[in-house]
Amino acid sequence: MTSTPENRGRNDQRSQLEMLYAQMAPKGLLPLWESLHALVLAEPKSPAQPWRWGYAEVREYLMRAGDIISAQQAERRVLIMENPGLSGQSAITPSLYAGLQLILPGEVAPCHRHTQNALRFVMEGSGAFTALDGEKAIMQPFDLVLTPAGQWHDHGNETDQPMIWLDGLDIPTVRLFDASFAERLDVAAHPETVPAGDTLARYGHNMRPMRGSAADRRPAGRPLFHYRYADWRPALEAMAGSADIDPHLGHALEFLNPADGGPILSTISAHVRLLPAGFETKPRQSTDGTVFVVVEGEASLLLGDEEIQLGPRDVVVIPSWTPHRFLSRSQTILFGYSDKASQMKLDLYREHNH
Ligand code: GTQ
Repeated sequence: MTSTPENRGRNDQRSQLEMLYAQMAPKGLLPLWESLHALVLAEPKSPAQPWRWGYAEVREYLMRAGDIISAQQAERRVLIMENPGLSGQSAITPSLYAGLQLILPGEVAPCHRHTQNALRFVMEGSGAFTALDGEKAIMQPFDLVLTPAGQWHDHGNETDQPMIWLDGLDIPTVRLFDASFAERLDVAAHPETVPAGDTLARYGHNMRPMRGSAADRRPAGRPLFHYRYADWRPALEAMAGSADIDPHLGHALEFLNPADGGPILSTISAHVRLLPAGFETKPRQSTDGTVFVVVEGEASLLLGDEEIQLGPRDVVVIPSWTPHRFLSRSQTILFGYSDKASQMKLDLYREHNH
């Protein structure tokens, strides 16, 4: 740098500032003017990356883990799907967690409860259960099962097939608020309280008990915890046969809490989509970074110059505010979950449909 008076002045200011920073840093003080634009962004710039986990590959690692460690010993035998842009955070988006859990025949995942909300989306296997406060939901492929915050849950597999499901939790959200509490029940499985499927019968058909009864054990505000593929898949199919298609989403249905019409969990929203063969969605971006599972079909996810190929049971994450399009090669069914429920409560949610 040439030594003009102006430069000398700037160098002087810089060295005075550096001195100031060095002396105040140990006191827990930092200059906002050095980081303002990285703190208050003009629009979201997620540290998360778009990323795909190919199911066959993940499954191999998970089965290897199954040979080495029991579900009982691991407490939860899960491979965390960590976003490469969020290294060390066990997060798939800044607010959400995803993992693939394996339960082998005869195994149990011991009973516990915690302040984190969880959803389970079944990838393969048929007939293992999740029990919520002692009520079993018998799980079939592509069923959605909830274990909301504070409710006892254990999992077991009394079938002769391995059972694999995706765990979607709000672990990073709870960590943000420093509000994690967890406890284990002193027995592996919660005593059975009502017959399997009891709540589904009461609340799963657009109906509810006329009068709460002693057998009605679910919390009043959050009764239903099992959303079956056998129910949602025909609903989506019927919708595809009759309704105009949404150019940005395809045919899309959101899972609801029947008690209030709101999202399924206080922090997590979930939905399913059907994209007819050859359909290309119009570009869209939203602030809720979303995790998708391909239920069926072959599709491409187009993100600017990047193209991600998707096949059955693959998991893919699209970070906040990333413009994207789906192009389906064959009829494609997607399951997606995001933190939209949280963002709506905090008045943060935005989307832009191009
Ligand atoms: O089943 O409760 O993948 O607590 C991570 C944390 C599953 C669970 C996970 C958990 C669980």
